[in-house]
Amino acid sequence: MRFDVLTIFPEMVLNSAMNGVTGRAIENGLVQLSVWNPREYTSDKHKTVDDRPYGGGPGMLMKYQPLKDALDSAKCSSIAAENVKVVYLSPQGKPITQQLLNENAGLDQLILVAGRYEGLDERFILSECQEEWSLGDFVISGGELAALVIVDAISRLLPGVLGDEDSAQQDSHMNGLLDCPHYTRPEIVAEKQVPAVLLSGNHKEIKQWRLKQSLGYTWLKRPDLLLGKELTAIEESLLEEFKIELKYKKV
Ligand code: 9WO
Repeated sequence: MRFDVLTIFPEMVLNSAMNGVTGRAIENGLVQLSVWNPREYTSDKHKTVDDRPYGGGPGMLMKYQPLKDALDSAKCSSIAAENVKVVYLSPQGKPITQQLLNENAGLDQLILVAGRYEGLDERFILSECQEEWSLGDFVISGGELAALVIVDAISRLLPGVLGDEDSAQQDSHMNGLLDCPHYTRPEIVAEKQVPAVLLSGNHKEIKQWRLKQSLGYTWLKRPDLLLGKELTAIEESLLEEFKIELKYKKV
């Protein structure tokens, strides 16, 4: 899969993406990442990418033309790509969920528009962007960090990017539940023992314990996630066990 990011801070995107899982995916050719700087598509002496808002008010907006020309270059650079989507990243967008990311992991090319200043000329959003996505109800200084989040989250869904060991299927949220707790050596830390079942070597029991903890932690920390989810009879009874064990722990 190929990602293209429109940004006036291309190094910010490239430098971050070159690390860790995404960096390896790019090195291995499983993911392609290109950046397109609107500033390189200006023709005035000052390379102007921003201008004042009509109607007045504080701040500046990104001009249509440098964005449009950068976008056209991104599109032209991959003539073979059929399944292409252009997404603007802003707090006005659709909230990003694991499901939204899963649904878009099959694209040939995802073009992410990272705005700066107070936003873009609305006509670029309307005529060039198919969708608008948001990380959540807060404002950051530009879309680059959001673009990096999306490149990372989608890359780890692509075949071959994660090893079998840390398959995305094991990730928190992949099954609509939170991750279970994890422990590593030593066996006692701050007077707390590792749960005995994890030392038992009984893989069936460990699996069931982890599911119970996932259900319990989701119920404790994010009860909203359970409202939209059908639990199986086994899951229901594991969650009841968790609640009983929690009460027992409290007294
Ligand atoms: C800045 C600003 C300053 C004064 C008054 C109102 C204002 N609004 C903004 C603003 O929303 N700036 C945005 C900065 C313009 C588009 C790019 N920027 C951005 C993207 N901020 N936050 C995001 C973002 C993207 C995805 N998910 C969460 C936040």
